[in-house]
Amino acid sequence: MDTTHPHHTGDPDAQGVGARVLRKEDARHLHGKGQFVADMSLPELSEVAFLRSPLAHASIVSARLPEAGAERVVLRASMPDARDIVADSTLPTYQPSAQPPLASGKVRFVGEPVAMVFARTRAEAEDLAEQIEIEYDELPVYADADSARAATGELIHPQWRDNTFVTLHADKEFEAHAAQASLVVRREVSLARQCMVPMEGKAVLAYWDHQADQLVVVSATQVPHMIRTVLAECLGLEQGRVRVISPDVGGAFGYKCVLQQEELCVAWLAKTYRRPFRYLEDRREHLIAGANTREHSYQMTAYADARGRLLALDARITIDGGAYSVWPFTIGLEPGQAVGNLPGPYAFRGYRCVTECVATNKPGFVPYRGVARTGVCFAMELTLDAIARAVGREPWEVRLENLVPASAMPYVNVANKHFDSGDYPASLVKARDMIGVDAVRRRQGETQPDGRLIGVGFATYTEQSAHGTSVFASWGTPVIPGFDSATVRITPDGGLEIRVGVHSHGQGMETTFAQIAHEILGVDIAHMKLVHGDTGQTPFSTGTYASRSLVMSGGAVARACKALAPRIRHIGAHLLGSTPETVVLAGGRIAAGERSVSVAEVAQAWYLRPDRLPPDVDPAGLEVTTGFKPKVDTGAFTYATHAVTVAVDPETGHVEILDYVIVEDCGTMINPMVVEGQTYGGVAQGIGTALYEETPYDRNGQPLASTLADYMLPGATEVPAMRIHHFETPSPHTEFGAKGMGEGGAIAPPAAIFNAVNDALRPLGAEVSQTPLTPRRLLEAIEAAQVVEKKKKAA
Ligand code: MCN
Ligand code: SMO
Repeated sequence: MDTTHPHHTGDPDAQGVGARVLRKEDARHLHGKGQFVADMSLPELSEVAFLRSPLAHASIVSARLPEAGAERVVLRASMPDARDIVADSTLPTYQPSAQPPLASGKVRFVGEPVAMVFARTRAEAEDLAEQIEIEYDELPVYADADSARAATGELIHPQWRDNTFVTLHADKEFEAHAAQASLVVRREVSLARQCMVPMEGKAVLAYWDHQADQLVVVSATQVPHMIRTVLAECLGLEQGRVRVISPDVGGAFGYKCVLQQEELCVAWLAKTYRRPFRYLEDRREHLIAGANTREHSYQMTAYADARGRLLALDARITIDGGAYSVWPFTIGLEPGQAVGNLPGPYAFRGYRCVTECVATNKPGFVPYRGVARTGVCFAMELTLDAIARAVGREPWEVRLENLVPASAMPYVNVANKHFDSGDYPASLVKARDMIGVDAVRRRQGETQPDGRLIGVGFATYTEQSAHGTSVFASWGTPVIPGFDSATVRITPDGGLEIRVGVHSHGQGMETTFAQIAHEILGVDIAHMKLVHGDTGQTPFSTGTYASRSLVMSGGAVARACKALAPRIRHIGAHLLGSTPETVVLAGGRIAAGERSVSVAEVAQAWYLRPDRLPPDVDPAGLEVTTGFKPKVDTGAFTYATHAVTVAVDPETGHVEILDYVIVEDCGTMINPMVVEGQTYGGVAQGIGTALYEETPYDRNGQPLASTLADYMLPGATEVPAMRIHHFETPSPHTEFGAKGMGEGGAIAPPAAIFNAVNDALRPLGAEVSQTPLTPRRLLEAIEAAQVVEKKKKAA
């Protein structure tokens, strides 16, 4: 790690910005004392089960309820006071879907909830659900984008023009730049549909608080304030009648940043019956009804010069959006991110892109760590390697030729992304040196004793983080993030409560936000408490997504502490018989020369001994709420290069990762250890996307991986030890110059790993381009290359 940052002094007691403090939240988790929805218990709690559709597309002809227990079965028709989930968008061509809380009239994917049942236990609820008889009339199934586009029968949403959610077009000086090219390279690449598989699935418990006369919804969500707003709307309640609490959450990764229909259903039960209900998604439900991400395909045509300098890019992207658009981000987020991020960190000037997002009979797309950027990075980086092979240069050299140079920062790219700061080429050069390209090339010259082939691959990307109002407004979403707020409050004993509207579900904010406050106020982080995830106790925020919490809410914490500091100094100075201008606040004490008082003494004066306060004390006291939003809201751009070496067995199709290095720059790090943990976790998920994870569907829209024996996840033996190196180029727009980075780890691995495998396969003339890279796909690619080779020889 670069140790030039003033905070990286190696002081073991440091707690402020840049310190590798152990996470405060880990004690309860390591002792099994976390409080997840499943840990909770309330008197009279009923457990909820859903009857889910066995068919991908069908009309519901009739429903027969069991005689015993019919009063514990709910159908869409029994809940007329609940509104459908509709996420409209102002994007041109966009067609909104209406997602009913329970299927109404027809079903649109296997796993769609059709009826809701409650009982004393989940098992009883499931038994009752099994006795419901639904008669279906099958409709033509659109199991993939091609069949959906070619629809001749009933559309998925019959009132639509066709089965397409939205089509986005971009054209920036494409023809003029493409005309200069001496080389045209074409590639088709695609990513499989997959699940997110957080350790904890969806989980929601709702009850009526009679004292507060409020519906309380305890849900595993990333976005409690937004869920409160939309639940109130969908249930016809005043916002003040709804409180949403997000307790400990066992991973979310985007799956929990949207309104879940099960949340709406369970909240409706509590509102209607005025007693507690709970639903816990099981693994099978997750794998069947939650296969909702990554499925993109790309037709790339790159126009380059003889050195491999990219001049123009023409792309056609198809996204299989599934049956419904999510609230609030809408399905428009996925094509919007794709078309905007495909050019990556590169400096070319001609761009044309058509992105079509098609509805199919599958679960609706939900943002997943990296959102569309994992797909666009995969497409762009594989294309760059193809250019390098075509011009006979090292892939890293061709990348270096194309990256936006540090001297050009700040830089507005061909897709109107405002890169704020950084040295992209330096990250590539450092990664090249760390992975040792020359040594790999030497090794490739020798035959490996086990017959395996060695390859090295790179991927460089930018991670737009904390993008704000103007960006979301351009995507036309129904909710647009603005300011985030924080409340900081000194407690009577000199501790600090920090209240934020975002939610931490593994990101370590209970620690990092305390570090921010410590940096400004000097209070020991052991005496700080982050209050989050409760609309009844925290200021509004749209929530945690888009790697925005640190920049936005963390920025608000910094601003609030900066506003609090002079008030502490003012009271402290008075206690010391000094003037506010001459005292110093540091290390939790206010000092005038040799003499000092503690923040605790100041707090005691304010709360308990007002007779000691200065006459002109600020009546707002030791509590501040304020908001923050970066001056420029187009995002803080973190970037990184991942480099990987692999060994490929051409006999079995097995890929082993031998070495993995990451050179990343997320501006000033609040806690480098947390940044590393976030990165490693993201890379593990990216390895899953690259090599293992896939929910295949048959022609009838039936998901073919419904257990963890069919849906492969990387485990400890598949995730290699990684080496990481940090640069810290501050963002000019944020507090401390910090940039968000929570998603980045998951963006580059498929691209870097496939480039490494393709490098290894070069002697065989084979190339792979479809995730996940199962042994079957790899062996098929080798066979296809052999057939081509034979034909060439025969001719
Ligand atoms: N951080 C830091 N210094 C920086 C940048 C970040 O110390 N320069 C720290 C932050 O203080 C915070 C963490 O790293 O503790 C992540 O911060 P940030 O990048 O702001 O991301 P968010 O907190 O907004 O988290 C959301 C992001 C997203 S969008 C997904 S998806 C994702 C991710 O975080 N889901 C996760 N990481 C996850 N990690 C876990 N364990 N579980 C998830 O569900
Ligand atoms: S997918 Mo992350 O919640 O933006």
